[in-house]
Amino acid sequence: MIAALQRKIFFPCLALPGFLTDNRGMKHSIYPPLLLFCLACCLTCMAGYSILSSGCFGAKKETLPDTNANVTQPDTGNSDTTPPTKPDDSPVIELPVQLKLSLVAVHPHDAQAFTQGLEFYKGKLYESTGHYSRSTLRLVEIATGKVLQQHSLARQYFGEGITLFGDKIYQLTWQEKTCFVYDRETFRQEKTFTYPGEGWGLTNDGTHLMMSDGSPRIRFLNPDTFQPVRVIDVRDGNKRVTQINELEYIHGEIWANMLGSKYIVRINPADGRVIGWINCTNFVPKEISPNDPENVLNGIAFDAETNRVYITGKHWPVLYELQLNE
Ligand SMILES: [Ca+2]
Repeated sequence: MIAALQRKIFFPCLALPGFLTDNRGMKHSIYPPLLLFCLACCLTCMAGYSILSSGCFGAKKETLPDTNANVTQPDTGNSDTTPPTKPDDSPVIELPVQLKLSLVAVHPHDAQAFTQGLEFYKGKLYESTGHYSRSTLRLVEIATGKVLQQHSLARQYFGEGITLFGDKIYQLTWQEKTCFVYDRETFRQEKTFTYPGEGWGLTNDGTHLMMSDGSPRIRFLNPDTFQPVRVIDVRDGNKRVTQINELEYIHGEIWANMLGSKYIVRINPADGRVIGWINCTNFVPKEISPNDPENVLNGIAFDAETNRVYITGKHWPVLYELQLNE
């Protein structure tokens, strides 16, 4: 029986050592078909593994954790989430953290002046005042508060920050998108620039103008074109500092008022990082209610020759002169 099967079946399993004889007496090697069979098995196994591991047929696909999912975003206080910009070639400035301000004198200040900009030049104070129909650019004698020279803006303009650059004075307007440029000596208007958004504070570092707009942003501007060259976002840690108002450039730092705050914030101009805060709570004059929402601290001027800082506020009757000792 077995011999009959061997003869009839083309490849009997027990015919070794490697050759089978068919029913016509011809010998055949068993190795080529065995190799083909093994190769077919390997290919089948590899294909099956590949299909299963790819997630088909309901197999669970391995997923990587979303590293952003559990990050709590900081409270920015502002819907604008534009990240701060820091060009690679921005200057790196080492800034002193500690400083001391001591009161030198209290000078009279025009209580009718809604102070929006303040800057010092050669013993005199330049001031910008706001409100429609009564905005001005003025030159003030510090010791007396007397207005020595004045230019009134047209009633549709609300004066804001000022800065002296070269022999020019730049003056922002609040929502009129206009910057006036005057001759420093005569206050004669020479030209205007337009810009997007609001104008709040203005200062300069001798190269660029720096402009705030009430947001955490400070724009660095080409004084010849008024076009932005870079922008910083003011941040204290992860929190953006908004309502940045009147500005002053002091020893490589930007000092800024914040609308409604009794603190001056010191800012690194390279990256917008907050260096420190100056508590001016004790400088609110007795004529002004500490909780007055409008007549607030606003106005910083700096005399680099004497290292003195002048501060005042909107409708404040006094101007404080402070000695800065680093
Ligand atoms: Ca200023």
